[in-house]
Amino acid sequence: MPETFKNFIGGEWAVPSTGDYFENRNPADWNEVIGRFPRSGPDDMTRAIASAKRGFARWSKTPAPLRGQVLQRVGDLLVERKEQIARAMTREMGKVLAETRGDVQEGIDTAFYAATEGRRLFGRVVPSELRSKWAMSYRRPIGVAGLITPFNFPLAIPTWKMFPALLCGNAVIFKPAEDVPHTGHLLVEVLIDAGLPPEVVQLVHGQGSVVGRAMIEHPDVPVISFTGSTETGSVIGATCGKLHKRLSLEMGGKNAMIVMDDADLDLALDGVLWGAFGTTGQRCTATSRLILHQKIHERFLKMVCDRAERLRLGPGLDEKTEVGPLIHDEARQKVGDYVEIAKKEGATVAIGGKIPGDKRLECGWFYEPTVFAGVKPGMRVEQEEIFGPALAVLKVGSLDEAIKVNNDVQYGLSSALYTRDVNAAFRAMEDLDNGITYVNAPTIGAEAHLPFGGVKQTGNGHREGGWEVYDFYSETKTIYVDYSGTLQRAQIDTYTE
Ligand code: UN1
Repeated sequence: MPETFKNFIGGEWAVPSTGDYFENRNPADWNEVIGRFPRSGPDDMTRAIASAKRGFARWSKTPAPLRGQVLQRVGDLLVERKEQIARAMTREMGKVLAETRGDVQEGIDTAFYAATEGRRLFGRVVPSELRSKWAMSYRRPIGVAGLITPFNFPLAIPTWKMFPALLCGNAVIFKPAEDVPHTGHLLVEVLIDAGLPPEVVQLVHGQGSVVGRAMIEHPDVPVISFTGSTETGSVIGATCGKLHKRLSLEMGGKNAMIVMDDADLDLALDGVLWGAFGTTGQRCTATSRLILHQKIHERFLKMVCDRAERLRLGPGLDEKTEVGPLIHDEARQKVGDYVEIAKKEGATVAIGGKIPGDKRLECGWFYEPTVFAGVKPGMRVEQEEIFGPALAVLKVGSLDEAIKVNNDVQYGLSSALYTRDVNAAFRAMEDLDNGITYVNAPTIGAEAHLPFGGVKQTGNGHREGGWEVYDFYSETKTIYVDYSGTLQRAQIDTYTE
């Protein structure tokens, strides 16, 4: 009998008001049930919000350095539980152990960064234009932050949102993707064990269309952060716009790696395999387009296909596995659909393009690493996010053409350039229209202490990670103190001497 899990609402583990549960299964072996998780209803969300408001009243008055100490302990506990969480994560979402360990590490890095921010949270003091007057700004907590997170980084992405939100003094409501509720559960356990006052965090499992919606539409959740598809992000954006909520959106990508004729091809080869097929291509930052200079196109395409064909598919818990399964049936079906679309549009399926025949893999959502050759700008496989192990290869005659191809998509998250020419690298750095550009490294690999986010349809201008995310989770208040003892009128009683 699989274990039955609860929500965390009102400072305790709580059964859902609906009495309803959903099963979570291992994508590498769908016969294995990981647990039963609450399919919560709007009432559960309403209770969570009321509790979070109480949590906020207390936590927002806790000095920031003390809030930082709690996050320090969160980081310490994540270090202790790294292996346990990584294994649970692999089991419920499929990516290989090396990657789920990396995912937990990203959470650890985010916790330790947040801990130190507790002793900064800088405001500013600037000169006033009037005498005997101080002018300054400082940061205040906002309230209850509603966090909706995806399946592909089940620990790291929630921590990107949660830790800065908490450090700034907000309470949080966490709605993890339905595919990864177990990792969400383990993360909340860590927060509670680290001594976070219980009502400061709420965990509500269930469907986005039910509990996610209830949270977004509720007037007492003034801050929403969402990572997921561009379609869902637009719906959330419309609601938040109407209700004047603060919203951070992190959505799709169609990230390109450009390989020039002077590049170190062996280095680029390692980069593209990791960028395109790591996490089975299920990253917003995945390398889904490979733009090759015509002089090396044939040779490099062959190098990629030879190696990609030999990548070892299997369950992520097996240390020899290089590529795990997709998250579910629908995700695998989507890759298959794009293979048909690519053929119809006149591209060639150079390798892959099918479900592996291997008996060992027949109960998992596996799909062969797939390379589309002869792709032309504007084809759907070149424009649309597939979110799977599929790489579209294009040929160009110059760096300018490569940059144009890179930029002619609706998304703008990440890009990569392989070259030995430093001038070309700096020019590309300016002209590639993305939130992140890598030189001689693949499109994935963001570090927790730098801003993360994209331009165009990838986001709405906010950044996660690094120092910038603290602006999102805090309200700036401006203070003027006039100690002159007289009325001094700004812009009018100005001095010339
Ligand atoms: C994502 O793809 O949703 O840079 C996040 C990276 C990771 C984070 C990816 N550190 O690929």
